[in-house]
Amino acid sequence: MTSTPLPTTDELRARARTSLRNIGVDVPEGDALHARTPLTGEHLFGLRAATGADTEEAIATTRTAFLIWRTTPAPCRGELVRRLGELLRVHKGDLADLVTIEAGKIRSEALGEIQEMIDICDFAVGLSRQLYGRTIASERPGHRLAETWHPLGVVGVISAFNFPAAVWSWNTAVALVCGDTVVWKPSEFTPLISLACDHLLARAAEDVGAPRDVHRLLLGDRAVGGQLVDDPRVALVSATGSTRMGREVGPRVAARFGRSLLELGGNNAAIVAPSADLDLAVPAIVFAAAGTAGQRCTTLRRLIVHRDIADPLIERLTGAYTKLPIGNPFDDTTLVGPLISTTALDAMHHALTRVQAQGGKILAGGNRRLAEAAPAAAYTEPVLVRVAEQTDVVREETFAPILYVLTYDTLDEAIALHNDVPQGLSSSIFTRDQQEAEIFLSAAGSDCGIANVNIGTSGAEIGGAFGGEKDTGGGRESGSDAWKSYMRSATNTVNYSSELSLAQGVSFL
Ligand code: UN1
Repeated sequence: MTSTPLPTTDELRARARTSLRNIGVDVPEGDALHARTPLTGEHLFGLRAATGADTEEAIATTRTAFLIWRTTPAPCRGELVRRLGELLRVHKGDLADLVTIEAGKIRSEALGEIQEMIDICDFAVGLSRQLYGRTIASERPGHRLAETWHPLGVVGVISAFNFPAAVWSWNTAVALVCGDTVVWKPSEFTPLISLACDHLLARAAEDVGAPRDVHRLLLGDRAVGGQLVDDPRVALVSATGSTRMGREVGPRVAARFGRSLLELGGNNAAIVAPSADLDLAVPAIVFAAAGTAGQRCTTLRRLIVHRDIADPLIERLTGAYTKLPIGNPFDDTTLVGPLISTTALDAMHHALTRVQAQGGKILAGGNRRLAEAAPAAAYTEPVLVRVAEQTDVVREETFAPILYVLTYDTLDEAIALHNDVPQGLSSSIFTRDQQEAEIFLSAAGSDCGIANVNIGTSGAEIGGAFGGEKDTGGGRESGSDAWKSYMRSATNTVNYSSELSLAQGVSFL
């Protein structure tokens, strides 16, 4: 199905201008960078890009601001994030519009992304009155042993197009309450939503009297990111994107003994056991695989189905895939918007050609849509592909709505298949058998950073830590104790006796 006609580029440009105006953003027009929309694939505005000197200045000023911010009491730092959360609530609709215009998300997912930002702000405000260290039992009389958490420094945030605002907020809301300052290099695909986020944070800072330079936005290309990666004043580089990008960033930051927090590719799978409730599993699978047009890190890319239920499940999925409304993401009935670019569509077609050469059979979908109405855009039917084994293309992450379907006979075999990919972000099992569910969640089960039961791989709540293992990079962002990555700990030994006693029973003098 195809939804209502696409808006024109002129209409989208006008809508973007209205949203930006409502939020209060002055667009820094120029010709170095292009804001564009995947809805038509066309150019919206020319923008000014950050130079090397701008980047240098941003690092220097956020470093200076850090020296003030680190001694501001954490609950006062929380006030800044509380105000940001209020402003996000006020401008939720306009921000969601920008996410749709620049990232192509359907309305409900764009609103969901802004909600995710509001949620992390609430979380971070609570955190600002916690940031707990521990007291540890000392082996020496009259001594206190304790752990204290201190701010780390400037955090460089490098983010991707697919969660252009939420991933920034996970990092920034937490970093700010931790006493850090932030320099942000967003995706080149999403400058407008980035300008809006930066503007609202600047307004929040002004409203609560926080230093303006706790945050700087740098619109630019990979050279800007490279400068953040190599500068020793950037204490932590938090980078979200491809494994290829992470392979470059991680070693470069490590070479200067900086810290990195990497959230890279996923190749997420769900096991569907014979006892699974298919009425629950089918919509969960379709959302996880086709939602956001397959462009989440957490998108479901492999389905590992017990042989006994493969036929009925495939039949139901095929039925659901052929009915997916594809097209204008501003239309409330649309479920699948465009891919970010025709390059992404080419990569999808390349993967499909390869998998078919390796024996894969397309079960549903895969055709391009709206090519006549919008030749520069990349609308596609999500695709379901039956594969007999995990060939190299199945083991790679293609950032597009391709779901590979495999079958299994025993749970051990399913878990082995599940873990036999380089990536380790998100995973799930659909089963009503508690033993199977617990095995999947155990140390011998899923090797991912996220493991779910009877819910898909995508759409995590902010309260948990987010991230994964292996080629996913090992970082943890968002909730739980991910804040510890944004701080440094100090172990304190305090002798409140009048005696010198040495640990481990050492005697000296
Ligand atoms: C991402 O795709 O980089 O769990 C982030 C999810 C979202 C975040 C995804 N809450 O799908």
